[in-house]
Amino acid sequence: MQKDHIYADPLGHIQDFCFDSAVVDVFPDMIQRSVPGYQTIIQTIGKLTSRFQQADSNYYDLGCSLGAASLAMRRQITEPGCQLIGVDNSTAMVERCTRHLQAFRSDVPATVLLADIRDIPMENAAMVVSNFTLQFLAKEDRARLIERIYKALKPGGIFVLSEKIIEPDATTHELLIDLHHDFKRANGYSELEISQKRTALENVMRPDSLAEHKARLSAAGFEHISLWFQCFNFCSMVAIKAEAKR
Ligand code: GEK
Repeated sequence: MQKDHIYADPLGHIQDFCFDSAVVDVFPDMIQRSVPGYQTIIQTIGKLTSRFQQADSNYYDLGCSLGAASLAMRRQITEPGCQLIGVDNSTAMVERCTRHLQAFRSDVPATVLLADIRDIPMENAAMVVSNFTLQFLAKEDRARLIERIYKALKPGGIFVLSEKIIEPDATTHELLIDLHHDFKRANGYSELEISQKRTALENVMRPDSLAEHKARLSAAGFEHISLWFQCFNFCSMVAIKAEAKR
C-alpha cells in the first residue's frame, strides 16, 4: 500500500481536493488513516448484505472509489440473479476500481460506471450504499438523490449512508474535530498535513448534522432509520424501506 504524503510539504496555494490519479495511488492508506472506523464500516456493509440480499436484485455502491464496499457486498451475495453496480465520477478511480474488481473471482456480475451519481438510473435494488459520498454533493441536490434511492429500493431494501457530520453544539463540534485530529496524528499525519488537507476539503466537502440526515431520509419515505456507528464526527446510518403490506 502506497503511503499518503500528498500534503506533507508546504504548498503555496492549496487547491480544492479532487480524486485524481495522485489520490488514487494512495487512497487505501489515506482513507484508513483518516476515517475512524472505516474497516468496521466496510465489514458491516458485508454483514448487512448477507442479511438484506434478495434474489434477482441490483446492489449499488455510489461513489465507489476503489471498490472496498463493492467487494464487501459482492463477497456476501449468494442469491441468484444479482448484480453489482459501482458508480464514480473520477476517471482514475473507475479505471483502478474496474481492475480491482476483476482481480477477484466471483459469480456476481459487477459493472463500474463512470458517471455522476445524480444522473444514473437506479431500479430493482436490494441495497444501496453511499459510503462517505453524499457529503461531496451540492446540498440542494441531496434530497432528490435520497428520494430516488428510496424509489429504487424494493420493499425490505436497505440504504447504508456513511458521512462525516457536524454537531449543532459548537463546543462538542470542536471537541469531535479535535478528537479526529488526534486520531490522524496518532496515525502519523503531521500538523501541516492535517491543516492543508482541511483547507483543501473546505469547499468540496460540506457535512450535514445527524438531524438533517435523519429528516431527509424520513422525508424521502424511509420507515426505519437508525444510526448504527459513530466515532467522533464520522458516522454510518441504515435506512430501511418497509416490507410490502399483505
Ligand atoms: C469507499 N465509498 O471506499 N458522482 C459520482 N461519484 C462521486 C461524486 C458524484 N457526484 N462526488 C464524489 N464522488 C468509498 C469512499 S470517497 C470518500 C468514497 C472520501 C466520488 C469521488 O470521486 C470519490 O471516489 C468518492 O465519491 C468519495 O467505501 O474520500 O472521503
